[in-house]
Amino acid sequence: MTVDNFIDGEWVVSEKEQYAPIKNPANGETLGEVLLSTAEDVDKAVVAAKRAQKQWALVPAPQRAEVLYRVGLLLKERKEKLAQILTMEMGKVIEEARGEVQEGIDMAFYMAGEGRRLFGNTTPSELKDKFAMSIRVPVGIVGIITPWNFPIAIATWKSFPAIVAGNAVIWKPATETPLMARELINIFDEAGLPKGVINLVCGSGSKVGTAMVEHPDIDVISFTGSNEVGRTIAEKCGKTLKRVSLEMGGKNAIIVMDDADLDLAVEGILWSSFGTSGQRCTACSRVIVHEKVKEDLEEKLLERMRYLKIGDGLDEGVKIGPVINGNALQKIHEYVQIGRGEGAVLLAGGYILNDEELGNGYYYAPSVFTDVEPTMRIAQEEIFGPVVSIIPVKSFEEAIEVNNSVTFGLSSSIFTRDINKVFAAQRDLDTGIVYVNAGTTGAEIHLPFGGTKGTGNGHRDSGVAALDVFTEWKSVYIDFSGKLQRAQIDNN
Ligand code: UN1
Repeated sequence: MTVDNFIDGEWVVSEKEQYAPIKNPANGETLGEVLLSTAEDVDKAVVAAKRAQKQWALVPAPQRAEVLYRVGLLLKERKEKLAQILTMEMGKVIEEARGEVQEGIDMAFYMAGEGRRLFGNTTPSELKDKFAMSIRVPVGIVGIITPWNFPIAIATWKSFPAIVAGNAVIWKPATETPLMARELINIFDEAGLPKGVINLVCGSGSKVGTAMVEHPDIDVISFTGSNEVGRTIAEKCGKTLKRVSLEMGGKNAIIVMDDADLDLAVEGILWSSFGTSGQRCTACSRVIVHEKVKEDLEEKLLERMRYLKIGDGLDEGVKIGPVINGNALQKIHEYVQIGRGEGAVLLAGGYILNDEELGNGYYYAPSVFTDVEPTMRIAQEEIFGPVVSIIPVKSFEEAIEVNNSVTFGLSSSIFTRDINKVFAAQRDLDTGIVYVNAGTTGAEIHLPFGGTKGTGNGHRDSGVAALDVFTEWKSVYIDFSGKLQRAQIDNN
């Protein structure tokens, strides 16, 4: 299977024609190859997008939305096939892959509905016989740069609102997961999206991503990925005043109070820390536990971890799949060494799994550190793997303080039965997403997704907030008095 560029409604190969292999992280097998596009390809995509956008913006929004509705139906029809490809390409277990495709389906129907809303405001004018309103208009050409960990969901969070709002899109997926991009592009095409409204360029962030970010005719960049890359993008966009929306990960914590249902909390920790092998921006990598229940919690957690089946995510019943590649595996392992060096106590895991049964896949044992100090690197830096640090605290106030002591601010959670703590926590936890009696993962597509501090730059993906990234506000004043009325002057 080969993934080429999709420009102006056609699959086209680049003039340079360099390809990279696409690997299955569960066994190292090659699934296909992906074209490494060039800056010239980005130029071509922009030319097509500009031409298409002019027409697309004139199509009534409810009609634009109908395309998304058909995209939703096609995603639904192909859900199982897409989930299988997703698991093979990215490694997440099949039940999570189905869940991710479902996020895309939900997003399609949600944003299709937005085609009949795209609400603006009417506002009373200061003057007689004058009408005032503010309306959303498309920004123009949108560049979206998406990560490998949610190759379809995140692409839908960004492309669907951009498209329904009347923009054209240039999309660069992660080089690890171009097969999902190919599927989604074909679905757009089959659903009747006019040519040029979405264009695909593949390849490295440093080459293709940079060409997009620096392109004078791309009006907005929406990026999800690492903090380091996000900051570089923000700097470049700052120079040309390009709008940029960034979502750059987290160091999310679950707080377990002494009055919590511990069995429930353990389920939350398992799912949020080890689901997707810890490779979610929303993954839990810190458990902040009241010292009174620390030992009980640890005991229950270790007991439950014994039943986590690790292996190829295509096998039903497997709960933990591989991590994305060898580099990720090494980085996770290095963090475990760092944790040990910092004096944290390893309760479980801490090693690369490479027994015969797992073949050449990239598997890391689910790992738990305890007696972790909030200032240790393993408690501060994003590891993006199945490693969780238990941090004991003496009070609710200390728990909140520790939660808020990191540079990220995506998601947080608290397990407690105390209604007063529930309300205080949702107010005081400084993240963009807060859960009560649930883990840190599982955000729903019709609510804003994003975070505070180093997680982003104030924008949000999904939910109605996503429209703020892809639209401009236009204020319109219509004077029907028949005379020149002047505002900001005393007319009386
Ligand atoms: C991500 O890891 O970047 O909330 C996205 C969740 C999923 C999306 C995660 N719905 O865990």
